[in-house]
Amino acid sequence: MFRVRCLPVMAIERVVMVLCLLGGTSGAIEPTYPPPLYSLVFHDDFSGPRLDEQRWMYRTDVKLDSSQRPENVFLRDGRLVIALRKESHRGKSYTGGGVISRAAFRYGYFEARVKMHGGAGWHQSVWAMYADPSTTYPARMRTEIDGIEFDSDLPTKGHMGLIRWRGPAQSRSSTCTPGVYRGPLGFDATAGFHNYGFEWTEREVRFFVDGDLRCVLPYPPEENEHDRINLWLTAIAYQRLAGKVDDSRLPGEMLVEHAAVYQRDVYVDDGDPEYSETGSWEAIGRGGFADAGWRRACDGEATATWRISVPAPGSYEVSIFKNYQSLAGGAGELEVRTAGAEHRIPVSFSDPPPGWNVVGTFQFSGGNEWVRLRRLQGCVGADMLRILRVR
Ligand SMILES: [Ca+2]
Repeated sequence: MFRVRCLPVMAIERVVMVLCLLGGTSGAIEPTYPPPLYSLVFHDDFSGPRLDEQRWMYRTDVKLDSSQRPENVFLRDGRLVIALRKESHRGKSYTGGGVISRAAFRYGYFEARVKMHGGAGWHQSVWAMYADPSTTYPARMRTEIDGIEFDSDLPTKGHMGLIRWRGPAQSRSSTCTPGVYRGPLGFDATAGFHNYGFEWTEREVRFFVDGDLRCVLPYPPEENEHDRINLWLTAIAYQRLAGKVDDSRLPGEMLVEHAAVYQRDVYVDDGDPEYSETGSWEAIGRGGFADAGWRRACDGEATATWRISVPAPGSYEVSIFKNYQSLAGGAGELEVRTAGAEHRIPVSFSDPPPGWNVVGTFQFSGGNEWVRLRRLQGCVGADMLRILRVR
């Protein structure tokens, strides 16, 4: 049975937004695990002889009180082991480590089953952000979702939250546990394995512990660029938050039994690898979906193509995002090419209702499929394409 916890939710530096979002709903929440219509797109149960380096990168930065080493990461008995050691390395007295998925995802349900190390001093996390294994402050950082941040001096507490970055120096945070850094988990996270997961959709992030929905944080696309994010499973020494390192408990281990990502819908933005153009286009810096900019073509023959790879065959609703500026006289044609059919739909950019414009519902197979915009007259725009699973 699916239980709903009632925790306060707020966005720091803004206003208290939501209280007990799902409280009092008599448990009328659809079970996840995975949520309906989601498909498994990334998975590792760590049963191989060694870490699959086609699937994972190692975290290799030096941060706070530890240096992160690939040597600390290995598989044993069907588990990922992240070893925590007292050793001098790159100017630190401790070493930690972690893995980062090579694949990146925009929206989906992310999850890992983890047993935390219990000696004080270690910050252990299941989280997601753009991947640069050598730093957690890459210049292009945008979306950070912290599914669980666990500080080992308080083994029955954890933190869930969201950080909207605009580069390393500028951020806004939302948290499920305002006022304190950590909230009650309801168990000792160092005594056994638990599932830590979060579902990221176009407008919010929903945090789960062992299938219980614990918290919902709004994250509307108007607020920031919604980046593609990689899954991180990591442990570092952090004595300011996690207490002085308990050397008597070292070497220690953070253990992971499985990690998975499920997806339901497909979003392809201009600038993503699945997007391509012919003809003459210019970048428009602001006003696109999630404020990430869009593209405009006003002359000659011009096409924009979004290649589609749906997570599972099914029926999907296709929408294009039209921007807030009208493109006077602009008109084009959308070609929706699925494995089974080709559809051509006229599209006007003269007086667009701003936001999502539904093109239609089509059957996608997961094969070589695409949506292509062809300019016919005036100026046309290309931004995010959305493919929502309907059934
Ligand atoms: Ca865009």
